[in-house]
Amino acid sequence: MKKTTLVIGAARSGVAVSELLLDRGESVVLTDTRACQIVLEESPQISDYEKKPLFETVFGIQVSPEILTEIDEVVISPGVPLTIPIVSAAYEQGVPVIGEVEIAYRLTKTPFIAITGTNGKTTTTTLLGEIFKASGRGTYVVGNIGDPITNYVANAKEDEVFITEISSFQLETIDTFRPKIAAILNLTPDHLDRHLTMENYLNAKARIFENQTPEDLLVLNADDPLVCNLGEKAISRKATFSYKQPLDFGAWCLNGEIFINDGKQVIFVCREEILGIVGPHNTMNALAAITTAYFSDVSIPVIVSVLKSFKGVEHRLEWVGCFSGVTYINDSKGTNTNATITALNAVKEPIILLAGGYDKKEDYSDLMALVAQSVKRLIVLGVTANDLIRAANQKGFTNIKRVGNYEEAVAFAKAEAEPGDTVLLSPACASWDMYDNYEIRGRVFKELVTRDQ
Ligand code: UMA
Repeated sequence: MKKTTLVIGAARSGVAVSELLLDRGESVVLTDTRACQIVLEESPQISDYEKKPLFETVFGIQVSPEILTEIDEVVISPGVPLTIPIVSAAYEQGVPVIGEVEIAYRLTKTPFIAITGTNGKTTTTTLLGEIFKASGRGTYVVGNIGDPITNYVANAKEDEVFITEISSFQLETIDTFRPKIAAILNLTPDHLDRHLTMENYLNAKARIFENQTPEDLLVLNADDPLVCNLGEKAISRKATFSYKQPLDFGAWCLNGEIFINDGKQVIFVCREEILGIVGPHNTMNALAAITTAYFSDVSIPVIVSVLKSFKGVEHRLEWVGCFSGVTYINDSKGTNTNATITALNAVKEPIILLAGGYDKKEDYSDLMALVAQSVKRLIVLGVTANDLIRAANQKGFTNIKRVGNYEEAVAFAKAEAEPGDTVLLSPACASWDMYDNYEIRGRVFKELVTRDQ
């Protein structure tokens, strides 16, 4: 009998998985708590699947655990918590629960390079993807970056590569996933509303190397003690990268010069100043990409040519424009306090900061200590607005304006800003209280900034 899979969540991941399984002639039940009309508006292709005999949908409700009698496997979308009743019932009844990354891994022979960490994943994944493309290798830049891997599994070839951004949510539901190279960029508290403790978050991140063997490579940030501690559990071969010290196996930057040691010789890569992405955090992202690419046999001239031309990604410290002497920066991808701290350290003062959003139960005190030093005016909005105000007041910072939406936030910032100021959107929070994702939030910000300029 054909396998039947229950796919939970009918957004990007769930729709891509359903299509892949249906194309393979398997049976799929796709479910989402959102109303049918909303799901279909977003993904009209689901109507075509509905013509297939092996496809059923349950929309608008939490699917009842009774359905599990006809289900062989559950595939859950990354944004859906593992605590919902249907998933608890599946675990109790021994029905396997996996995620989109695991399905993709099982159904392809194309190797995976997987990038995780709290911040810098998208920049590093994109940069690495560009380096691989420049090397002439067939490359798919996929995963948490916004494009499900399962969209490409049917056509990807064995000599191509999946350069994959992987989140802690996705790692919670792997089983056999074994990337040839995994990289952990940095680790600071994030998504604690879902993982509840830092230990759980770190355990999820550690799953990136749980199936690796000494034939696989694990690339670690030598300057981050949490990353180093976590890496000690791995049996993989290890390479490191650092902004502080020369290394035995890996890439580093010292006094503005980047080198790599391949265990036999130290090779000069380039000067830091030629990098198209700026700031120490971006040099670290570049070092992770250099280490991963070099140990995948990409030549130094190819790596350097991309390091020069790559200017960063949308929503990550993205320069929107300079209007009436005021610079506007979109860092909507700054969805945790550490990302916003990095952004504040990277942009020119005086700064007007727009922050707030979905509550991930983060502690804002370190962020507000920096805000008190480097921010001229703080504009807050979203669910966390009160928490941000409280944390700022505790650090003695009171120059705060609370607004109801982005229209008001940008209008207020424009009215307040003087020539020489930087208006920075770096919310320190996810977007999910107001928008489906940070991309929409970033585009709303850019549209409001550039309107009437
Ligand atoms: N839903 C249910 N039942 C529930 C809860 C939710 O049916 O109990 C439904 C929702 O109504 C919705 C769907 O599940 O339709 C949501 O699924 P999803 O949030 O996983 O959305 P996708 O579009 O599939 O996006 C996911 C990742 N989303 C999350 O991890 C929250 C995307 O990462 C990823 O790009 C995409 O898969 C493709 O791989 C985004 C993200 O914000 C960028 N990631 C977090 C981050 O980077 O901080 C981890």
